[in-house]
Parts: sequence; C-alpha cells; structure tokens
Amino acid sequence: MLSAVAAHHMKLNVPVSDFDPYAEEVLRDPWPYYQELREKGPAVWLERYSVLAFFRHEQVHAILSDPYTYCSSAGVGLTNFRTETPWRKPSIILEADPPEHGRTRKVVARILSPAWINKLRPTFEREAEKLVDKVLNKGTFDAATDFCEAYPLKVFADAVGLPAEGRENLLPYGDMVFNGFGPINERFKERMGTSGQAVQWIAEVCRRESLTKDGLGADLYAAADAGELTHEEAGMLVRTLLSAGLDTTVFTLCNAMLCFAKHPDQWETLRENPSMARQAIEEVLRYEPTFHSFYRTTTKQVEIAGITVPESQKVVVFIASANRDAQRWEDPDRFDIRRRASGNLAFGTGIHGCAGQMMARLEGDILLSALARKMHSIELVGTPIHHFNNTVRGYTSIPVKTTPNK
Ligand code: OVM
Repeated sequence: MLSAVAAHHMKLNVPVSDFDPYAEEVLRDPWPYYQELREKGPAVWLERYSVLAFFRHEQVHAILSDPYTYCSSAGVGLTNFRTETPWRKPSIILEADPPEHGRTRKVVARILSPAWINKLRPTFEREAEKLVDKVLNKGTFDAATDFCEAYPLKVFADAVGLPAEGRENLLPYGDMVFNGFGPINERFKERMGTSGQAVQWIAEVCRRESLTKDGLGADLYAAADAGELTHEEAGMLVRTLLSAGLDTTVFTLCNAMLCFAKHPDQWETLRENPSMARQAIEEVLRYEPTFHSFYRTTTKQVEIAGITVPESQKVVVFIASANRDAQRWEDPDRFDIRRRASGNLAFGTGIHGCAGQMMARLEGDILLSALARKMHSIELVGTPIHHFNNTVRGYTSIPVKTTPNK
C-alpha cells in the first residue's frame, strides 16, 4: 500500500525528494542542492515536510506576485497558523493578507521610503567613515563582529530610536524569528531556550516611552495619533522593524565582505569605481542572498506549471535558488558586479516585497563606498564561522586583514 505522503505526491504528479533545507550540510552550501532541484522540474514534493517546493525563478516570481492565491496569513514559515499555534503573536504586516495588510503596509512603506530615510544619510555616512577608519587602523579584525554587526547595531537601532543599553538582545531575537520560519527543530528550540530575556527586552523597547522622540518608532506612534493605526499596532510595527532589520542587514554585509575577500578582481573593480557600490550590493544580494526561503499557503485549488495544487497547501519558494537560475541569469554562479542584477528576488517581490529594502541598500551602499575609497585590499586570514539559521545565511566570524589605500 502507498503511504499517505507518497500518494500525495503522486496525486500532484511531481518529483518527490527527501531534501532537507534545514540540514547543516545544506545550510553550509545549498547551491549544488538548489541546482539539482531546479533541474528536477518546476516543483518538487518535499516528503520530509509535506510541502510543495519551487526552485525556479519563473514560479517563485509568479507565486510571490499572486498574494490572493498564495496567502501569508497562515504564516510565511512552515507552521500553518490555521492548524498550529504560532510561537509569537503573528506580525500584522508580514503574516497578513489584503485588505488588512494594506493599511499597515502603507504606514511602514512611508517611514521606510527613500524620501523619508534620505534624512538619515548624513548620519549614516559619518558613522560609516568612523567605523571604516577604526577597522582599517586595526588592519586585522573580525569583519563579522567588528564591522558588519557593529554598523546596523549603531545606525539602524539609532534610527529606530532604541536606547543604547540592551542592544545585545537584538541579534538573538532576530535569530529566533528567522529560525521560527522553519521547522520546530533543535536549532529553533535551542535558540528559544536561551532567548527569553531578548523577547522581554524587545517587548519593553517597542513601547512608546522607551523610544526617542525623533526616530522611526516615534513616527509609527505618530501615525497612530493621526488615526492610521491603533497604538497597539504601532508597537507591533516597531517589533517588525526590530525583527526584520538587524540580522538581515548584518548578514548581507557579511556576505558582501566575504564576496569581495574571495573575489579580489571584483574588489579591484569597485575600488577603481566607488560609485559602483550600489550595483555591487545588488549583485551581492543576487549571488549570496541572506534570506533563502519562505512559505505561502494556497487559498484555493490552483494550477501552476501544469501542476494542480490543492487548497490549504503549504508551498515553499526558494528565492535564493531563483537568483541562480540559469534560465534567468547568464552564468549565474559567477559573482560579477558589472552585471545587471536588478530583478533578483533577495527582497522577494509583490505586495510583501521587503519594506526595508531601501534602508538595507542605503546601509550597504554607504559602507561599501566608504570602504572602496579607503581600503586597498581585504584578505581572509582564517576560516569564516558560518552562522546556522533555518532561514537566513550569514557568519558569526570573518577574520580578515586589510590594507588602506595609499
Ligand atoms: C515581522 C517580520 C519579521 C521578520 C522578517 C520580516 C522579512 C518581518 O515581524 O513583521 O520580513
């Protein structure tokens, strides 16, 4: 007799795989797995988790562009909020559907719009200069902790309006959030077990009284005063900024540093043309995206790439794999800052596309241009230590040696 799982994938008529996106060897180097899975067909049944997985750019893009069929309110992780209890109160922007989503998204989009955040540019630039001078002075340093963590923990946390004390809770909290989009595995449980204090601290600093009067947090509460949100919702959206805004940018900066340490010719190109910083960041996001996968849940039976997907089915899209799809990118496994990398799916796409992407690009652009003007070379002097997380990829340590420009 067929097992229920085997019967399920046969009904869907798609290849089945025992691929585990959360296994250590996959997290360490997912790229060969993604390639093999893209080649299997437009969709693959992951029997371990009973989800339908998409690895090609075409379907990933199509799914993210249709939020009515592929909804977020049942959770954008493996956990189905209709049948299981989420580990924290669902996000009122990420884990919400239209029309409710539109109201919160509109406010967040405004405070993170280019016009709004460009006010931050002078401060971000000043802090970048200071930090770059400091590490170049040291010569040998840990790019992950001394540089990639230090910058967002200073400038982004300041921009939100957080107190200086307690910021060591931010990365552990984010780590829990991003582990929480995967299965309730040992990795998640271990983090949960040690992060009670971080949850407590986050709840505390989301309150209006904890925030400065002139930050993004205060802007959210001002939107509540204006009647666009309730005050409780403003607090929930501060939690969104703190959940989504730190680990992501820290790891993206780590990935950028490692890309350039490993591709000195590309560093040479950027150093000769510091104005290429923004497009360089875009290629880092394509080639080594921080966010790897998230989920949607079907609201009705739907046909995609000739497959009939039943209602209430969890589907997982591998945005990182889409970024290396040879059907979409020429020579996808080559890191090349000269290519046109826009259209990559590192920030997702559609109505849930990253609301903070302009902030992320601003941080990356400013740091990379400061480095390009001041740093001659960067070289690994030890083995980077990978940070294992169910959803995001980054590092806890990147030992480097740099030389300044003459
Ligand atoms: C949120 C949230 C948390 C993590 C990530 C994210 C990528 C949003 O709490 O709304 O977007």
